[in-house]
Amino acid sequence: MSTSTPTTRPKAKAKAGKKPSKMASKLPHAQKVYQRWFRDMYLMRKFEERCGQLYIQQKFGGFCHLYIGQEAILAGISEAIRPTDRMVTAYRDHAHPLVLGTDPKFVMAELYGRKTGTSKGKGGSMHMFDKERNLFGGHGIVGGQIGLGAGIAFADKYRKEDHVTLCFMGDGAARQGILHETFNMAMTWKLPVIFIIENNKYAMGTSVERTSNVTDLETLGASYRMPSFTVDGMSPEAVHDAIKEAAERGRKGEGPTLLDIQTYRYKGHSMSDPQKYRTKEELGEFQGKDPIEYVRNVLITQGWNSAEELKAVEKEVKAQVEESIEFAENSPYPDASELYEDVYMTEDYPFVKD
Ligand SMILES: Cc1ncc(C[n+]2csc(CCOP(=O)(O)OP(=O)(O)O)c2C)c(N)n1
Ligand SMILES: [Mg+2]
Repeated sequence: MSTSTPTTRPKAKAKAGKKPSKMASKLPHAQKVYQRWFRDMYLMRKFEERCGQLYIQQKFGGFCHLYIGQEAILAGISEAIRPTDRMVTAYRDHAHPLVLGTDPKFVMAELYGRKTGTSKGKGGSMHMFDKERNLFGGHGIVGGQIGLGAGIAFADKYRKEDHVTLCFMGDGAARQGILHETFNMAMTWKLPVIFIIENNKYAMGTSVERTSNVTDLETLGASYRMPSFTVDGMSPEAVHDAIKEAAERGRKGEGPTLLDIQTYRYKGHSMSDPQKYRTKEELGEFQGKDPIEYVRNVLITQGWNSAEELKAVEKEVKAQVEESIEFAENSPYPDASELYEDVYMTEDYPFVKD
């Protein structure tokens, strides 16, 4: 049942001696797609690099789990779904709103615990939400969002709306019992949900190999006959294809898909991680497949952008990130009187229907 999405990358090289042109491209996506991927991944990377620095400078507190290294997953997803589709994820969640188009200043303000943040400053790093863009969080309980993902998909099916829910989890979360109950119900009811394991090989300091006799996470779908695939998470193209297919399956009423997306986090689990559980060589192996550098190379070798043009994009993105910091630092903290608001249902609570 399970087949794997090809992990090889399309050749990005222009023919020697020939001036590269759009027509000569054999790449699976158009110029504007690669350009979007470059900008989006660079934004995720720079935003997070600055988060790491600001955290060390104690500009904000709480937890801080960086997504650096995993960017090709969200880039690949961005062009494969509709704006009305839903996302729910765990605590490594700063990049998800960025790729959905949430202004980075609101994400930064949330990290700073300011009133202008995505969760009014009351959620922090692990609780990014964006109602307008259908981002349902940002959750700190490992695996808790697996059931929520199926629940969101159930609501859509019940209302006969053709949205698909992308339910992200880590390789560690995939070992939680809730996964099995959820998979069973999601397959029985053919819910339009894509279960995405962002398999970065470690749950804090515990490797996939240490958590089970079965290390091939794709097989977790087998008992439920859920279509399940392993995907190269360093390749935005491979992710795009896998998500597109899974979303079509969901929209056609054929139910859920499990994707074990192979990725790597370049930084520690959170900001306090001595990383003794892995080698520099292993890290180097994945950094050598860096998706930002891959897409940069595509754009340049296709003649779609010069190195200077891409530097200009980087400059724009860096300025945007700096603006987000300025915005966060100049925003007020929530008032103490707001402490008990937004805990239970409020009058304008958007998710309750008669
Ligand atoms: C129910 C529960 N158990 C334990 C924890 C502590 N904890 C926080 S993150 C984490 C590791 C999860 O790893 P993984 O799912 O692979 O996600 P990653 O951090 O790699 O993105 C653990 C055990 C928690 N937050 N919730
Ligand atoms: Mg993990």
